[in-house]
Amino acid sequence: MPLLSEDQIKQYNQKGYVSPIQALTKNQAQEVKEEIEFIENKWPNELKNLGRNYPHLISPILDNVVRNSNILDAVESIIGKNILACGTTLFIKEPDERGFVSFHQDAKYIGLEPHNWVTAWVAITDANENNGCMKMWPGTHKQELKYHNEKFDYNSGNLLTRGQTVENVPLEKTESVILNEGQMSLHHPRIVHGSGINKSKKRRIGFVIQSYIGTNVKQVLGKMYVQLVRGKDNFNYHQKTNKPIKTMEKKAVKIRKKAMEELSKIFYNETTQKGKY
Ligand SMILES: O=C(O)CCC(=O)C(=O)O
Repeated sequence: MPLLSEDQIKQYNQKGYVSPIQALTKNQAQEVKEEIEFIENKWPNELKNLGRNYPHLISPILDNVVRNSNILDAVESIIGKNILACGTTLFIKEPDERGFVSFHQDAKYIGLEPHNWVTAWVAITDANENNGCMKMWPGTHKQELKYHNEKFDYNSGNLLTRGQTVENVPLEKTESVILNEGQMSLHHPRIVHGSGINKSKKRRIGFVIQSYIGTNVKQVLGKMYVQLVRGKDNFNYHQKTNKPIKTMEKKAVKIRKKAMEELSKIFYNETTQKGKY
């Protein structure tokens, strides 16, 4: 039984995002945070830079989040019952790093076609205006893809691969996605969104499943490693990986490395410049 109510589906269709949705319990969110910190402490470079991608391939705890039935019920309401997870990213903002995300549309560079996909942003810590929660520009998912100014401005703290920016977003029209730990938002591939810096004294952690795709969705720019998380895949467009057995198991680490290399080719398709993510 799909979990989103009629009102929530209406909100998604009208605005291009829906939130808040209860995804994890506080304890589960805490467990994820501890797992991230465990990996960071034991393998300090593992989750840095390009390593912020595909962490669920090396952690059974993060893999479980990707397969969480609350999340999948909500996702099913939007993209249907045959669902692949094709990637995850840790969007962590440290209090002292001035990290931000310029306004952008996910569909611009990721190569997933058609747009039968949705991104789940799961709050592992609270996310609010003070610590740099996402801001959505409602209704822009109904428009075409916009021009993005590629700034490659990593020194400014931009957490995006190319510093890609939709300029002149009317901030007064944007809406803040305020989430408690364990809650999530779902957003459309074409909605314009971004986020500001973390002004608090604690880290802000988003575990982002980007994205859940229908099995009918192709990757037109490269290759992605996916997991069938619900239903059947009659299309078989993508390479599948197994569930990790334990954190940082050797074979899984190797597969993740390959997956990250392929993802990097997609992110930097048709550009000679390369950033750190
Ligand atoms: O975590 C953020 O602040 C932005 C993440 C984002 O742009 C996304 O999930 O598409």
